[in-house]
Amino acid sequence: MTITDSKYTEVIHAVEAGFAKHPKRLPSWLFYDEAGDKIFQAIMHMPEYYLTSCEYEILQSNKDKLYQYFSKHDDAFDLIELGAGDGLKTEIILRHFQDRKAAFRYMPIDVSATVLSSLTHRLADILPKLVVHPVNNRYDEALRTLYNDDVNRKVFLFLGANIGNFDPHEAENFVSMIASRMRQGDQLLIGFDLKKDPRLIQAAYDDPHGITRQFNMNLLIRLNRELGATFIPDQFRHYPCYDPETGMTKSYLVSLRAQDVYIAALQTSVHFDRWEVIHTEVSQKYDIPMIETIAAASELEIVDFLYDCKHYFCDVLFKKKN
Ligand code: AVI
Repeated sequence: MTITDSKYTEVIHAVEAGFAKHPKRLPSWLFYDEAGDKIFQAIMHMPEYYLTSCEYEILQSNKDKLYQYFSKHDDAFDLIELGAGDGLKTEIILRHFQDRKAAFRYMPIDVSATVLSSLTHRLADILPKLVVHPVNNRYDEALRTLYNDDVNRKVFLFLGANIGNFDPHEAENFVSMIASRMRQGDQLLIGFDLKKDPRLIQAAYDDPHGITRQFNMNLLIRLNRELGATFIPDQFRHYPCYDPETGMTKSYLVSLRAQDVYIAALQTSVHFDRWEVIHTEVSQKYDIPMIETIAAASELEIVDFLYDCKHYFCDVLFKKKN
């Protein structure tokens, strides 16, 4: 497998900057190479990772409500998905909207051309009449250009608790960035994982099958392959930790001994003390006041809260304030 020069440069910069921090920190987008994408698929199928089935249930039981919200008086709209992934959950509403003859086009946005192309091919197979306009770009760039050429109303989807991979302050900035582009009549649906029994959350990130461990460790394997690093994964421990006070789950790789790891692409060694951590991910859990704070900061109005039957997860519909 090869990576593009720009991706390679981005990885080098991220690693150089991240290892200069205290504590050491790597951005979670580094998880998602080809192997990481596959491991994440396996995570989504684990019974402990309740998030996927909860959001699936929400979309399934609210698909007609969402059709009513999105299609308004049957006028045309663009359904724009930020970080579409495999599109499995979205398929529920795409199929339903098509059955209801909604006038819309589906615009998945993703930085990964591979992800977009497999999604587009799959949709062409299963929903051949669906109009799909993939946008291969970063979210901010894509959002800037989306409004250039046409007048269709926009409905944005940011599902799968992806917002949880920002800390609350970054989440506010991200939603504000989308809101600043939105026009009157545009809508935004965001999937939030909610605070709940701390042990359930802990188990979702520390599963007994070791799949999440593999996901975290894959980051080191990626750096070995792409940057010529010499990490020995077994000399690090996967350690996720949920704090019920802040709602933040932080995932770490903890060095099991004092060690120096050579990174060829940086032409340097990085030292790890015994028990020193690399912070690799934030998975923020929300309560309703936290969601209301995001809405207020971005000058969006909350239209509806859609829950699964256990109230573990919530898809929140926002609109631009009148
Ligand atoms: C993609 N993201 C919402 C997942 C999460 O729950 O933070 C990634 C993940 N990390 C460990 N398990 C799943």
